[in-house]
This record gives sequence, structure tokens and C-alpha cells, in this order.
Amino acid sequence: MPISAATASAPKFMTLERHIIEEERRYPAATGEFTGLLHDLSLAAKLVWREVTKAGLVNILGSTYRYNVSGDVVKKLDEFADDTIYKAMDHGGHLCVMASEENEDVLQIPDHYPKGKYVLLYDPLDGSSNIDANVTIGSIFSIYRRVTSKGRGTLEDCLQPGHKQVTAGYVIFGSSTMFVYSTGFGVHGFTLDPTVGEFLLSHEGIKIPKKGKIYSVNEGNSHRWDDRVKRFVDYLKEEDKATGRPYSSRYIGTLVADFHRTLLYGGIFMYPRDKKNPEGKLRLMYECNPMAFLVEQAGGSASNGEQRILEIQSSSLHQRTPLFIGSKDDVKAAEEFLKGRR
Ligand code: FDP
Repeated sequence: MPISAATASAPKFMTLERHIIEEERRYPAATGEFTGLLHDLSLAAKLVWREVTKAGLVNILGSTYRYNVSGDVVKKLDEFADDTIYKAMDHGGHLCVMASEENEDVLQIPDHYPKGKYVLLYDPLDGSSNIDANVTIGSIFSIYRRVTSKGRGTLEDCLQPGHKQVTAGYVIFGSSTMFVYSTGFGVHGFTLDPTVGEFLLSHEGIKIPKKGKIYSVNEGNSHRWDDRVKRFVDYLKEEDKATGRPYSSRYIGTLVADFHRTLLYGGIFMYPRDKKNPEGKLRLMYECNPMAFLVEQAGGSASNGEQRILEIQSSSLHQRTPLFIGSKDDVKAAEEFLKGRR
């Protein structure tokens, strides 16, 4: 039967699964292991999504009154997400080791499962202080190739500089749920269609504007900032039509959400060091590195104020760093202020 003109011109649905397979075709020597790994990750994302959307309905909300290694209060949903991601990823044979925000040490693959050539670092539920208020939260992931040769993965496999990432991404649980990722060939966003349970390509080849109009920072901390940071934020608030100032302010307090808006609209998100957090607050390995990889893939930049985030050599799993991330021109201006050149 001939295809009608209307059918021929109908939009093509690209599921995340199909996109992952097509991405792998870029590597002629690919074994399919990477496809399997991302497939497991998308399943983990759906399992976490299912629980996040039920959060107000079941008795899963609320703190367990324990603290995680970074000192934040651990919520029950954080634990659920942590366990779910670990269990979705531990038996596929793709990973040799994992590390998560919720655990002090690396997470080993159980002895009875095969070990693979990849390493996964993740923040299972970012923005946990926003959970009880039904504000956007997310999960962040970062994938490396192992550097040890075989057997169990080690800390050395995890502590690689961000430019060695082979994939990074996040899942954002907002007014809709999205899976945003990059394998080093641009940044692509998929929106979950809950009626079919599939992530569908909705944002292909995301590009961040070269310069934005929004700054995002917790200004409640400004009394603890260095003068250079204060001067940069004051500069953004000054009126000057020629340079598009003043900027607007937006701050959600969930890195995934503030980053996602910055990626789409442009501007700058910052979490500078301050007197209380001399190394900054955000974690390099599973918060800043994956976002830095994505922003660079989208044409933006990420810096700690002095250095490109992706070039920082980490010395510990839960290392913190100051973060200035977003549109290229805005991050460049931040660096100039921080280096005392303006
Ligand atoms: P949270 O503590 O709620 O988990 O690193 C975690 C994080 O949120 C980021 O998602 C967020 O950008 C930042 O901390 C918010 O910190 P402040 O509450 O200090 O602004």
C-alpha cells in the first residue's frame, strides 16, 4: 500500500534507545558494551522517575536523620535512588567499579557478576533539600573508560580528570522528565512520554547562547564571598544597555535544574568558594565534571575561576570545587574578575 504524503511527512520518533545505538555506530570497533551500559542507565532513570513522581503519595518523604559523607541530610528518596541506580548497573557486565555521592568509598561490582571496561560516577538525587517542597530535582552521571587492566576497578579508575569522560548526562525531574546526555558528539535531550514509558528526542544538538541575560547564585552567601566575586555579581546587576546589563537572577538550589535552565537560556551559574566552604560546595567528580563536559559540548565553558574544570586532577572521590559554568562570554567575564583583571 503506498504511503500517504501526510504519513511521509509526519515527525520521526527517535527514542533514547535508538539514539544510543546510532551513537555507537560512530565507533566502528564498538562491541555493544557501551550501548548496553546506557540502556541500563535509562532503565535506572525510569525506575527513579517512577518513585519521584509518587513521592507525595507514599510515605517515602522525610529525612532519615542520617548524614551522608558530604554532610547533607540524607532523605529516603536519595537512598532509594542510590540503591536503584546501583542495582540497575551492577550486573550488566559493563562496569568495573562505581562511586556515588551517598557512599564514602568506591562501590564494587559483586564478585559473582562480570566486570567490564567502564566506570560510573553518579549523584543519585541532586537537590535533595528541595524534595519535600516538590521542587525540581535530578540525577547526574559521568562515565569513564577504566585505566586499570582487569578485575575489580579501583579508586584510580574513578579519579580521572573530567576531559577523559566518555559520556556524561543527567535526568531532570521537572514539569516533565528529561534525559540529557552527550557521548562527545553534541548534547541531546529526550523527554519522557509517560504514556509509552519512552524517552523521545525533543532537544537535538543543544547549543548554549554565547552570552546570556541570567545569573544564578545563592546570594544569601554573599557576606562570605571574596571581594572579587562580590564585584563580579555587582557588575552583572549594574545597568548598561550596551552590554545587556542588568542580568536577571534565578536560583532554584538544585544544580541539575539551575544548570538545565542555563544550558537552554544561557547565562551563568556559580557556586563560588566562600568563608564557610573554602573549596566551594559542589563536588567535582559527580556534579561539576559531568556538567562541564555537557556545557563544553554545547559550546559553553566551565571554570573554577582559574582553571578549566575538565582539567582538574582530582585527589579524592568527594573533592569539592568552586564552579562558574554557562555561556562562554559570561564565564570568561567571571574569570577576568576572579583573576583580578577587571
Ligand atoms: P542539595 O544540597 O539540595 O543536594 O550539591 C548539592 C546541591 O543541592 C546542589 O544541587 C545545589 O546547586 C546546591 O547544593 C545548593 O546549595 P545551597 O543550598 O547552599 O544554595
